[in-house]
Amino acid sequence: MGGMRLMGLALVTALVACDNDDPGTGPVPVIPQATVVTATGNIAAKVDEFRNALGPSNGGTAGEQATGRREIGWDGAGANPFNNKNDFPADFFNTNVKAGAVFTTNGTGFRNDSTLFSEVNPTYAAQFSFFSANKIFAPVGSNQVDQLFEVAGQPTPAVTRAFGIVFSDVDVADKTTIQLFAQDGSSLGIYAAPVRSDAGGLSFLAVTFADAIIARVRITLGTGALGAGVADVSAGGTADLVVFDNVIYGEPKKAF
Ligand SMILES: [Ca+2]
Ligand SMILES: [Ca+2]
Repeated sequence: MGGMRLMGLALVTALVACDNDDPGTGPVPVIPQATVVTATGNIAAKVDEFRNALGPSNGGTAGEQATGRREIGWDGAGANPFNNKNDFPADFFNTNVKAGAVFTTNGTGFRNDSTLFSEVNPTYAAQFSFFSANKIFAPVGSNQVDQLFEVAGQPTPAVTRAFGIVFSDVDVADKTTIQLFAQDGSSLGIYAAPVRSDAGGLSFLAVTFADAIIARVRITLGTGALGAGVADVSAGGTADLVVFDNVIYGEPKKAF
């Protein structure tokens, strides 16, 4: 019975795909409808709205919870031994803190920074700001980082229904994005963060689906990696440098 229903749904999907397709180019994937929220300037109200829609905070509670959300603000004292260095552990937020998140990058590492990255480049203190005091995060040697989901405290792949992120210093439109991926690797769409609109320079972007279908989020930060000799586009450089603070996501559910 369940199998027949699944076949029917798959057929409807295939027919819809064919209707929207040019001849000979294969079926167009049908992406589930997403709800997208963006904000710049004073983003606090929109962030709270997104948090509340997901339900209560599950903090670092181990194990899959029935509902609610997880959030990484980078600020906890437990991370202090690793901060302001270029080798922040990729799995810190599902081992030391059991929040169901691990990170990968095509760069050389990760940096959790309490100095607005001023020890990487003194000019950065005038570029970046935090949302939650006072640490912010970026990959090292790249402007791209992927967040993958696991059951909290377990190395078990998981999926979530929503992902939100706070960026600092988005200057160029459509370059700072999140691309969401399903468990089978198919794209669930690319979503752009709004350009900064005030001195604080924060931008918020959140995407929500009805069901837990997000297995991975590719976070692209502006157009270049941080570096000792690299200035932001707003300070005479050529690259738009962007870092991020809070990531907020629905409770990671075991993927099947
Ligand atoms: Ca923070
Ligand atoms: Ca910038």
